Amino acid sequence: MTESFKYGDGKGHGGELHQKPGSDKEVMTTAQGCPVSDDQNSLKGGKRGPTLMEDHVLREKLFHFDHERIPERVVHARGYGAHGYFETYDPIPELTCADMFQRKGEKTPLFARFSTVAGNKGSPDLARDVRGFAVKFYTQEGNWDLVGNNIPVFFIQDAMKFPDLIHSAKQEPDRGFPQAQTAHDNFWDFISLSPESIHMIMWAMSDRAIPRSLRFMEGFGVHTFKFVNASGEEKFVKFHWKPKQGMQSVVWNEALKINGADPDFHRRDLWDAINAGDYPEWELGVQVFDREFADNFEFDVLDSTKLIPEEQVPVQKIGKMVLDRVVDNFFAETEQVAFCTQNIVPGIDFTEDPLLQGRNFSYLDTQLKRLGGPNFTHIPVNAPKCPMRHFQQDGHMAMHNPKGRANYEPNSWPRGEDNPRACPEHGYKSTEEPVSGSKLRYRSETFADHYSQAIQFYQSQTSVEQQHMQNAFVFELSKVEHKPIRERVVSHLLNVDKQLAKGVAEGLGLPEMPAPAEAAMSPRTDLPVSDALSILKNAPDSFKGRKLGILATDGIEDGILDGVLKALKQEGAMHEVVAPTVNGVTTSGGKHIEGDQVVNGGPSVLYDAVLVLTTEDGAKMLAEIPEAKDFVMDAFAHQKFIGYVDDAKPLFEETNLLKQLDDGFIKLSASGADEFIKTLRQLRYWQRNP
Ligand code: HDE
Repeated sequence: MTESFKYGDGKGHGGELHQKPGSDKEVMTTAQGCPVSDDQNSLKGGKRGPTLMEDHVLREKLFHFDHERIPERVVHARGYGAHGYFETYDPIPELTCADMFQRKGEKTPLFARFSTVAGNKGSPDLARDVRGFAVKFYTQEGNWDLVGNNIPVFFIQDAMKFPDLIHSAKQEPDRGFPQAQTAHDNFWDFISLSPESIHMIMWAMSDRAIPRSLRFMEGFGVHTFKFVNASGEEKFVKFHWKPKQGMQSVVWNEALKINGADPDFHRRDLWDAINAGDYPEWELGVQVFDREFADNFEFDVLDSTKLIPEEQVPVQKIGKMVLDRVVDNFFAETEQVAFCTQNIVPGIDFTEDPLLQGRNFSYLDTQLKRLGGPNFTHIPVNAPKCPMRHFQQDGHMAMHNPKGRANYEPNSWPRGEDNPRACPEHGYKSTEEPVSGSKLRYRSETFADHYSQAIQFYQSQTSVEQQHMQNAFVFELSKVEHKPIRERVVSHLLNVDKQLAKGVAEGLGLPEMPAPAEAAMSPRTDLPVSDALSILKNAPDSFKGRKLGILATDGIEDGILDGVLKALKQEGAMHEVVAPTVNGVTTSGGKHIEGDQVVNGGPSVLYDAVLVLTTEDGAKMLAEIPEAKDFVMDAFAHQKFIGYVDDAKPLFEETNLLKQLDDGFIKLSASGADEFIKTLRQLRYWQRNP
């Protein structure tokens, strides 16, 4: 069933129903369709009870409520999804026969879900964590699920270690905390004993793990896959999603505060952007390479803790994803969507990456638990949009059993839609791959280098980003109670960068430096810097899709406000007015401006830049409000641009900022709005060191 029926529309089971007088479309019914006369009072014997068992309306209401929850995902429980489409650029038949890449401009519908990994379903959005980046393409030849992350490598090399990794990252089992964070002993104990995690941990401690918006992050398929063309020629491929909005992250102190001010920050941002018509877009890029490259590459392409630098194999853009529709219902779509890495289509194939092979089992298996039966493909968000013909039948909640008499193969009944057969010419074929060898549990020597790409990643960051990483290590390890674990992590960092290890050791107050961790292979320090690995080196030169927080009071100048709002609109940026009351403010010209937030509900961490638009009296009044002071002091500490008018000075004086006005403060005049917005394109004033 790909199209759901609406309750009460009379189309549920067999066409139009005769409508009884009075049973118009507003009348509430039970799930069985019986009109309800009172849904607020249970049926009682006497005015004060007892409540009667006979009350079928009460029993049904409670029964259904009691069963509303399904198990949350064991990882990636907290997520947010949206619908959209993929638009193919130029056809690439020479690379793959995958149907969706064959026709220029063709649009393939899709559903995307972004998530954090460790936190439970109700955890805050801005946890320091990897973000899931899962896309289900409803292609003409079946669903293709590209279930990736916003980081191109992974913590472990073999699926066998996944339950250990996740157990260590989630709440500790005895105490049931901490929630949605890895800053605790178990996680760092596991990491410090698993050197293969060190490359990924550098990414997890970088700003990649605290994105400003789901719209501002990259996505990666992580594993090496295969492309296969119609002649059966195969190439290796790695998938990349590049946000057209550009990349951007928050700073850690900001993340902590956003989680308090708006735990739904990321989902609200995506919802708002799509509803405002500012549809986020990502280009799908592929790194395609052949076996010869794979054989000569410094690392094993089957090892998911390694990436291939874009400078070595360029990313070729083959189309774009546009998210243009929010869900109608969070549970029906975002919660019930079931991504399975095994969902691939002709033209795409797996490699022997041992992580990927394990995932192919795990995702299918987990849906059975989560969604309660094998018929989760009947749920509209999971159902393919192309025809399905098979002999699978029955099971819990079967919505559309195959028609006809034939339900087995071989059979001699007439062929047709109800009696399909496998097709050797056009059906999915796995690529031929010679397989031989002894049965053994083994980690290949080609997977043994754990530090070289961690070094390369660190060296490819700007100094600001390196400092953020150092701070992140200090923060996380300062929450670790057991000192030998802290030391073990530093011993690994010594193999990555001595300065970094020293900074972390100092930040932790380690009495002495441990010896470097033993490495299975000596790390390479000669891998070239890869600029593509840095966020700041690839920052967008635009304020589009970003939000300005305007701290305003009564009596502000119309000219300045109008100029800023006009320039913001031109840039494709948004704003919110933060006012002493949520009713808003009145300008000097008598215009009423609605407030979006009251001062203690709209801290500056919610915005990409701020503007203090006030009068002298207004500024004096703000100077008495602690949250208004936090507003400017946080904006300053988080290296944000601060626009202001001269009259704002009493507030700056009170917060000690008047002495510290730097080039990140921009004084506004009625004609200066365009220049102001141009400056905001830099997103942060990194030169200001807190
Ligand atoms: Fe997952 N992962 N994973 N994972 N993963 C799940 O599937 C698993 C891995 C990723 O929005 C689960 O439906 C194993 C890598 C995303 O619904 C589960 C291994 C990458 C999502 C599972 C990995 C991911 C999941 C939990 C190691 C990036 C959320 C619920 C072998 C390439 C999808 C579910 C959504 C979800 C297993 C490693 C990404 C248990 C066994 C590597 C984005 O099946």
